[in-house]
Amino acid sequence: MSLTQKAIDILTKNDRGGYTIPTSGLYPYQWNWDSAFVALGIATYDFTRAWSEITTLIEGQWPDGMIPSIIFRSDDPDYFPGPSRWGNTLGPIPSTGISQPPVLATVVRTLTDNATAQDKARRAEVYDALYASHKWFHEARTVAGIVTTVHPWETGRDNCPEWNIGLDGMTVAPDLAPYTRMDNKHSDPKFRPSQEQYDKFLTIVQFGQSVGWDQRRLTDEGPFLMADPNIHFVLLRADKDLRAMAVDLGKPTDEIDGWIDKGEAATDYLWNDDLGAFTARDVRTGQFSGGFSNCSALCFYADSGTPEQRAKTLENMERIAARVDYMLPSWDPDAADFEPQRYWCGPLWPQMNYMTALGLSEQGENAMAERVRADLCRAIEQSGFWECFNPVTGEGCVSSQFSWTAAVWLSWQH
Ligand code: 9WN
Repeated sequence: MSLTQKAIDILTKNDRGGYTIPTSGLYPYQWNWDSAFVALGIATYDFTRAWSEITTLIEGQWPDGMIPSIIFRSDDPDYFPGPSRWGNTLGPIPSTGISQPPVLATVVRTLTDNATAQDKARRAEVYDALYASHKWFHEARTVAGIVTTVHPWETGRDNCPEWNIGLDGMTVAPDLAPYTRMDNKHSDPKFRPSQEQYDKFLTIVQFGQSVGWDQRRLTDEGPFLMADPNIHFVLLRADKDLRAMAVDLGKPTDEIDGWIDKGEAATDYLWNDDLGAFTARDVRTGQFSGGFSNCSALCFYADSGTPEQRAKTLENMERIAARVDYMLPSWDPDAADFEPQRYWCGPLWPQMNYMTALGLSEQGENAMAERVRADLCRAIEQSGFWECFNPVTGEGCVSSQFSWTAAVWLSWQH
């Protein structure tokens, strides 16, 4: 069977009726940015079904505009933390109380730019929801002009060592309610976040509950507050795509223009001059993380940063490309805490390679774009559709039969 057919079979098997789960067992619900990437893959063979991936995600949007990271349409005892642990969240469907990198507007623009006139018209149906979700990031999560994050899960890069400086600055709640992890029952614990990290992740959840999921309070008073190049660059790119759709639909663009100006100015805040790279930063202390990650090069995707910053970013990528066989590792192979098999501490991630390669090729950096694209394809050909891959050996890590891996593969075959 061809890999393309296998990819379609995975997406069909993970379909739960209008939305797709990332993989069965470990992730039994609808995840925010997973669904956006999945829509790109499904659109290669069924536009109508791809569109429902987007509308079902928007069904979970909160009245304040936030699109949550996970929508719980059931209560699966096999997953933790499920709806009861998140408590009384404020959306129309039980959900988490945090968001995820806002790739959705970019995906909607990509899908509809290439669609028939009838399908293109569908962007009008979702425009207001997309707008509200961006406004939420700019209002509820912004501190002094910088978009922030309150939880490593919100960044989509759970245990990346970038978060250690923020996590080291917080303590586990003394009254943290006891719990049993389920993730380690579905995958090898050596690939997953540590117990201490999980305790802190749940401490933040407990704080969110204690303030009734008031998002402004969670940002201002919560135990963790960092700026993430992933959320920053994804949002900046998505603001630009939202603006293009606003123009197309005859909507006002003034407020979006303000967001874009603010975003361009904030890019510099994430520039770690010692490393010559965009890295995460603790917003309360100003401290930078110390390594090049797989979102450091998203400056190309957002078409942001100075020529000097971009040149140094590419130099770092050349350095890393000489250290691993499969670009782009999620953490710097020259950093002490690089672990090629542990989740966001080293493995390459398909959706990150997709965005990085797209940005590089849009900005004319074709050789590096091709390396990032071809390395993921080689890893898939060698090992299958895994959640992430060891960048040294190309072996699959954590979960197989993974939806966004299948989706990225399909989107690249067209
Ligand atoms: C927590 C679903 C999600 C991805 C994230 C990835 C992982 C969850 C977890 O899986 O996060 O949201 O339990 O580890 O880090 O990017 O969206 O695929």
